Amino acid sequence: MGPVQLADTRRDVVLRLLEMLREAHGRKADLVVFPELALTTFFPRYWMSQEEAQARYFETGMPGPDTQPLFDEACKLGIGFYLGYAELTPGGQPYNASILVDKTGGIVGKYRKIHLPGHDDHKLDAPFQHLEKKYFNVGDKTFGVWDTLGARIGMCLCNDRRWPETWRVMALQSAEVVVLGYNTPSLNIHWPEPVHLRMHHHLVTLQASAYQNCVWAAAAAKCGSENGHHMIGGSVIVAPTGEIVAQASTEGDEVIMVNADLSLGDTFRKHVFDFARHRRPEHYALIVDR
Ligand code: CDT
Repeated sequence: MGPVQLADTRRDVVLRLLEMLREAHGRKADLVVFPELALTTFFPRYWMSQEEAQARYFETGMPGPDTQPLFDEACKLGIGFYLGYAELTPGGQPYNASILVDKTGGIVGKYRKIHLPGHDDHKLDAPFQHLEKKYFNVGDKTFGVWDTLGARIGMCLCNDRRWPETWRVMALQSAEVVVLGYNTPSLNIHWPEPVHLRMHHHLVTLQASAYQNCVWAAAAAKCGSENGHHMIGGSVIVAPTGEIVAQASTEGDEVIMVNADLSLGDTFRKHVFDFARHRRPEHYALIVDR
């Protein structure tokens, strides 16, 4: 998905999502993966009060008036989708969330981002902020896996993809597909990281994690320049072999598609990564103790 500018309305964005949903349906897709915080600009780059952030960028209902057309169209076409958005619960708790919607337009799964990167203080010398720790609570549930659309599908969001534990928790629930959206700034505000490393770490993480956990992975960027702030593209679909089988070639709205053979992961699940036979959790205690 290309960038969302500050001046863009939710309605503008949903029209773009609808167009991609229809294109995917035309290509016989069962599931579409949209990015993290897909409905708005990546607002954690801006310092503002909680009240202002929540009033401008959070959804108090899902579907809401602006997002209802997406659910209606999914139901009409018979196609599922994953969508990332900023969630404000009825009790006033803010989360960086995603949902999994089935072919009837019903929400079957909800995830709230666990690994929140960045900081919660105002970094006056930085060219932009990364205030996920200020605007969001840490997710209150583990990484879930849902039986829907003919597959076992797990969800996570952006920075979660960099952590091996994210993938393993879903693989231990027999996930076959892991879907995620991301907004990854091209610049690192903490050190002069070469831009190519941003893409390298994104791809190497997805490829290794898909292979080590015997899953298909589909990762959708929101990318390009949002009001002068550039984010990497590189949306990919990765097979359980660790191979990239489809990759976006632009930084605009673009649909990539793969007809995924879910049995491809079985070979790995039965042999090198037969968890029941080969894992040694008695030696992994440090991972959960610290
Ligand atoms: N959205 C998100 O999680 N982005 C992070 C940026 C890390 S730099 C603070 C990512 O891991 O891509």
